[in-house]
Amino acid sequence: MDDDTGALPPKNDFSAWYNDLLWRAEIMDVRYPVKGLYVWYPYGFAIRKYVYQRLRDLLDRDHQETLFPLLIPEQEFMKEAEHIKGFENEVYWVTHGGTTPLEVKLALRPTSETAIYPMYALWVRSHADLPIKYYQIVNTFRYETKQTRPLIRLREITSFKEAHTVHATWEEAEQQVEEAIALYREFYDGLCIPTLISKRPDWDKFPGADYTIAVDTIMPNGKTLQIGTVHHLGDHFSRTFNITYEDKNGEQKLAYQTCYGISERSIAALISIHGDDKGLILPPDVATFQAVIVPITIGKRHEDVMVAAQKLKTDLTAAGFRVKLDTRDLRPGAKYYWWELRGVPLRLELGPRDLDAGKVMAVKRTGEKTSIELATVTEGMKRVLSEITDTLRARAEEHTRSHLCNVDSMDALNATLNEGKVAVVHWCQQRGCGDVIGEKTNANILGSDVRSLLVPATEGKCIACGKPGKTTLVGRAY
Ligand code: 5CA
Ligand code: ZN
Repeated sequence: MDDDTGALPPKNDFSAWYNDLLWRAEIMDVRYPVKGLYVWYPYGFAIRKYVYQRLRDLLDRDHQETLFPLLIPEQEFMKEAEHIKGFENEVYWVTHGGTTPLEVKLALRPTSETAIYPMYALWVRSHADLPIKYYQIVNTFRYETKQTRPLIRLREITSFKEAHTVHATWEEAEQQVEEAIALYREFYDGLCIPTLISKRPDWDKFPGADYTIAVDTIMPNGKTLQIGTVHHLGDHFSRTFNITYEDKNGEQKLAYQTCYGISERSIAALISIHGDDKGLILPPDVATFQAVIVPITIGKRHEDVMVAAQKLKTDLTAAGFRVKLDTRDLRPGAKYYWWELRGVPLRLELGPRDLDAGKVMAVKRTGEKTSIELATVTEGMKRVLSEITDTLRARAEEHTRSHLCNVDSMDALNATLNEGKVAVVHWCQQRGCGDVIGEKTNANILGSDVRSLLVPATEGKCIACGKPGKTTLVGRAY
């Protein structure tokens, strides 16, 4: 860290707050000398570990983890026309082995369809092999031209979870899309991150997909962040890569596919949505440390308190909590500040009087103080941590609710977006009107068919042309 002095900017100065917090709380170091590439500090990497463990646990219910090579030969990469068009400006190429030019250029995967599907063509033989549901968690490379930002828009995405499935029919693939949406919903609900799930306009779908369902969230400044996507690939790739299977009647059939991905944007959202003016606030389920014990040792009771604090740590660790005992030679106030900045959800203050009363003072990072009986400390911890989770979830939901606004005219749309809100409009689904909306407001149509209780489908007129339209989200996106 270069500068430990000065204060964190207030959260309402969001982008200053975000950039500052990343190094102050030791999540990412942005000083790596390649644009768009960043370094995980161990503290940030531990958050990633717990977040991704949850993602793995959800996937492992009915997916299998795999690992494919980073390099993709040019011929494979160039096979699917729409896919190439979508990615050709973003691909890094490996052209040399040492000083020798390579006979076949190799792409650094921007995503792995063209690495995985040639192998799927070999692996899928019969209907009995289907469905296939594999995923990998890898780094991918995209030469992004929009402004790069740590955890949000990277040129090396370090934590790309991509799932790739194969099915016998289009309908089964569609069913898988629904399952993936449910899985992402559960994942984000576990992180207390509200989601707006909608169908992207046709021109904004993944290159090579039949349709794309996107998961967005509203960041503190009102901008939306796409934190996951689920794509129905139809038979676009199975035609190209010849992924066929023999059905029950002995006929060769084309397979149908889906893919869906999540990146470290999930962690950008986690940090941004829950943090406050003092720093990070981590939901207990994914916190590096769920509680920090700060011994308050004034005068001659020093030994007693230290022994009790050590015992408390041992007991809580044995009960499965992630606990830090801070024995550094610092004033308690300095320790409070340190751990508040780093988002530890609960602080346990243990002093001589608490000890005599058989209690420990529990200060929630979300605000209130309470005390926990040492005799039943495990139950007490569980209760208080789950209260913190509930508070974070309620605050985040309130933020989303208060940043959605129904709008039925172009003027009102602009005003709403300028206030840092996401607009709920009606749109006729025509590209022309989509372009008008985009040009007049410098915003994006996020999607229609919104799956959120906060955004019920209603009847209304297209905000651009007045014809009947569907309920649609419009926002300024990262
Ligand atoms: N093959 C498909 C599904 S895995 C795919 O690549 N989809 S994607 O392009 O939409 O990417 C999946 C998710 O990764 C996006 O929804 C977004 O949340 C995240 N993502 C995409 N590009 C970046 C980037 N440059 N930096 C960080 N995250 C990104
Ligand atoms: Zn219209």
